[in-house]
Amino acid sequence: EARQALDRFDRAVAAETRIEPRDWMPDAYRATLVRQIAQHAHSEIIGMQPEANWITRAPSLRRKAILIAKVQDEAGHGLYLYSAAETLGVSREELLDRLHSGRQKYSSIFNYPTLTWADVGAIGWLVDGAAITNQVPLCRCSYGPYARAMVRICKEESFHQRQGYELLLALSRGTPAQHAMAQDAVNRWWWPSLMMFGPPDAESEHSARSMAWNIKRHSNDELRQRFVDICVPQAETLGLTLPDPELRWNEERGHWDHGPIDWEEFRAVLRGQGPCNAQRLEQRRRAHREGAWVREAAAAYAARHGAGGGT
Ligand code: FAQ
Repeated sequence: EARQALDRFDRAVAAETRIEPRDWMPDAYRATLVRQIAQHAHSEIIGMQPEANWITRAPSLRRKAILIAKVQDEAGHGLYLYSAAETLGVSREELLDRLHSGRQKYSSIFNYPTLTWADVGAIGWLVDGAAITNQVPLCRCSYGPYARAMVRICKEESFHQRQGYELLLALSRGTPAQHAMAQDAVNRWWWPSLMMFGPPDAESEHSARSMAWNIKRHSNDELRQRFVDICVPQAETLGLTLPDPELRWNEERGHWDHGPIDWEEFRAVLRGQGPCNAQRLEQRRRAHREGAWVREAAAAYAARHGAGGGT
């Protein structure tokens, strides 16, 4: 019986049929999805902090309205992804507990500070750009709820990427001080964005299995290369440079070669030693504590009106 279930699962994955919440699936497949989807959801929620830092200081009403909408979208993505993770039989409470206790990760990129207004542009262009490059293939992920969530999330991310690009373009074409601020932001965000794709393939412990299960469709290095190839011409149009003296077009490979990535920095950030790790987690825990009354009120309301609702 177990053998048959596994065969059915393997055939469904090979045939590119979606696995749905009520279908049988191997425990390790379920655990991998919970790990990746939860990390993704946590990233969206923690990822609200760096940009939210600039909402009160946005330079115009138009920029403020756009930024508020973007940060709100990120909250929506987080909630959508927590719901997708919940279809695998884990509660949101448990996932949040794992985040707050440091047992589950969130993306390394959100442990860097947003020092100037131009950082909002660099995050949109580079961080959302990297997120889209990584997430478009996830629209074809074998797990139905995650794949479907990705379709909508990618549409919103591509709007985010364009707003960042447009913001940087305006700064780049502005005064010399604005141009310098845009360049400085790109200098600081470029290398951390390349790290978003994860460790090099040779050190990526989960890639082989996740690719066999059609959760990941491309390796970390493949997607990182795709991102570099997309960014080089965009930087040129922006009138900004990328902070890598070794960037060179490789005719033979048909790709841009880039200089070495500082993997020691990446590992330090994952160990909790990035510039903002402590601040980000503390802020998240505080927001959760301060929201306790909302959860209690919602639970009391549900108890009074019947758990099923609608009565
Ligand atoms: N940061 O074996 P692999 C966004 C961990 S976009 C922290 O290669 P895997 C949008 C990895 O979890 C950002 N940890 O792992 C936004 C594993 O540790 P574990 C979120 C990282 O899963 C924009 C270990 O290293 N996007 O939020 C990182 O096969 C602007 C070994 O690595 C996603 O999560 C990292 N950068 O591949 C929001 C996309 N890289 O779990 C606001 C979905 C690796 O064993 C503002 N996730 N690790 O403890 C994925 O595609 C994959 O999980 C990868 C990693 C590619 C991130």
